Amino acid sequence: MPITRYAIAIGSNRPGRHGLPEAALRAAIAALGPVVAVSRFFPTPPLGPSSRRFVNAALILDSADSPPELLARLKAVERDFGRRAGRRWGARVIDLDIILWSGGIWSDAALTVPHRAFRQRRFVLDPLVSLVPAWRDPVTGLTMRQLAARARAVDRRPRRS
Ligand code: A4P
Ligand code: MG
Repeated sequence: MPITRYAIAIGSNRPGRHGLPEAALRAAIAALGPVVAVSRFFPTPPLGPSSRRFVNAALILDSADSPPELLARLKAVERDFGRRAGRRWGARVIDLDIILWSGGIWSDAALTVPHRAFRQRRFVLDPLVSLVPAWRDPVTGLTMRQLAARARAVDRRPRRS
């Protein structure tokens, strides 16, 4: 496959054998090999049942891997970092998702790119905007900057109970 470009989201909310989430993020990014760009690390409030804060970031990777090949690589890194002392396979320390691909849309039983939920998630969009503000989501036609502005506006809406 020719070289294509990927935007990847990474997050962690538990310490692993590398130490705190920040250290796990740094080590996981290094394990991916040379990357084109990495965002700063964003502390984010947890979405969902977890009560621990997350650290999230985005990165850009150029690769000859097809989307399924890249997913297999990301899963291998997740597995490797998920191991915790005293347990064989502990809770996952690193979550890696493929968000965007320069090839456009990919969809099979195991993988959907663009990532299905990213348009609602500021912890994905804010880091992405800092790297690729003009990259257009092939599904909605909106840029990362536009999607992030939309997600911020939703966050500001008063809540009804
Ligand atoms: N899969 C399909 N599409 C993709 C894709 N584009 N990238 C499949 C990666 N994987 C994709 O994902 C389950 C399966 O989805 C994969 O094996 C693949 O075949 P997973 O990452 O193993 O499982 P998961 O992460 O537990 O599930 P899910 O639904 O991806 O969880 P999320 O949505 O990633 O949520 N709050 C903050 N602040 N920051 C966070 O990073 N993350 C989560 C996890 C919850 N709350 C959070 C954060
Ligand atoms: Mg995931």
